Amino acid sequence: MADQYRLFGAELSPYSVKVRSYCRYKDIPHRWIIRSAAVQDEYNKYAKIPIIPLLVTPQDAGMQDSTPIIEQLEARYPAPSIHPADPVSGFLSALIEEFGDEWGNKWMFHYRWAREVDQLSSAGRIARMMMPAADDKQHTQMVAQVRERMVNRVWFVGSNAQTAPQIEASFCEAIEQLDAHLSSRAYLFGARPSFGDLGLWGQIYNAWTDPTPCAFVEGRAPHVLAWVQRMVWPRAVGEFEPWSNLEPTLLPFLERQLGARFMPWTLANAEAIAAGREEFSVELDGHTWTQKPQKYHAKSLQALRAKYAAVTDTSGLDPLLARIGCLHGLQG
Ligand SMILES: N[C@@H](CCC(=O)N[C@@H](CS)C(=O)NCC(=O)O)C(=O)O
Repeated sequence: MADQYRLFGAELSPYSVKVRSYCRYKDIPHRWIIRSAAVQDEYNKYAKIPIIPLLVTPQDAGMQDSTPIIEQLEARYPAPSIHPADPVSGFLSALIEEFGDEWGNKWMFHYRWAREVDQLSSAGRIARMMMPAADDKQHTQMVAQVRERMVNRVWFVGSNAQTAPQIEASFCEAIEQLDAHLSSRAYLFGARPSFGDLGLWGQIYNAWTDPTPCAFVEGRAPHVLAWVQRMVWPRAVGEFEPWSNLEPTLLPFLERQLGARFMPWTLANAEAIAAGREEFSVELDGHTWTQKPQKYHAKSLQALRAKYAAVTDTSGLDPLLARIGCLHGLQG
């Protein structure tokens, strides 16, 4: 039996750095292994599907998918908990985790591949990671290959000429809302990192490594910038705050990003999958959004509904979820 976990991932993979920050916060002994051709055989032994992160346990079992990875580790390493004990904050943290993975990923992926400056920055770093010893000619070829492949995949997260301004408006508004919230606390739910921080941060951290969203964060959101850097190696500096403290500045973010955009989007996506449609359109915040359905997201909506159904005391939670426009979707 090995004495530590092995985490196969990449700095440019939001889901990988999310799990790495979790392991760092919890002091879980692990080795970060950059996925490259040099470790491909070892990766193949454990990966069931070709995605990162891949976590290999000391008992030699492979685990994939960042949300269940963290949930299983949390059961094994319960302290310090990433779940606020208060039922309102506890569920909102899980909801924000899901929002980060699903909607935050649109921000990240769109900005990464929309403009030439970001395409070149990202493709350059990915090519260098894949072939660290490549000479200039090989590197240039690899950059062109990565760039072409990824630019042609942005439609997958719903980024297109119609939705691009909506994705960017959502990102800019969210960053300003988060900046106000983080101006008087270290993390989303107070003085310790939560599940919600991890999911949201993985995407915003990655966006921050690309020139265009980096300029927005660095120019407009000093408190988000500090949080982005803090979350690379998170440490508790106190306790979770009561919901009443968090509400004034977290509510606008929940209403505008989760209620006005993410929830109607995820419901329309799930409905389109159930109906076997090739494409769907939905009104989000007064704008028409059209894309091909994303299959994985229907599963994560089911998982989110199961988490909501498991909350025993919903007396404080339900009025709030109704207010932010998320209750009907969670009740299914
Ligand atoms: N739901 C998965 C998503 C993982 C994922 O999409 N990983 C991306 C990188 S961020 C990936 O490996 N994509 C396949 C590829 O790049 O070949 C999770 O939370 O771990």
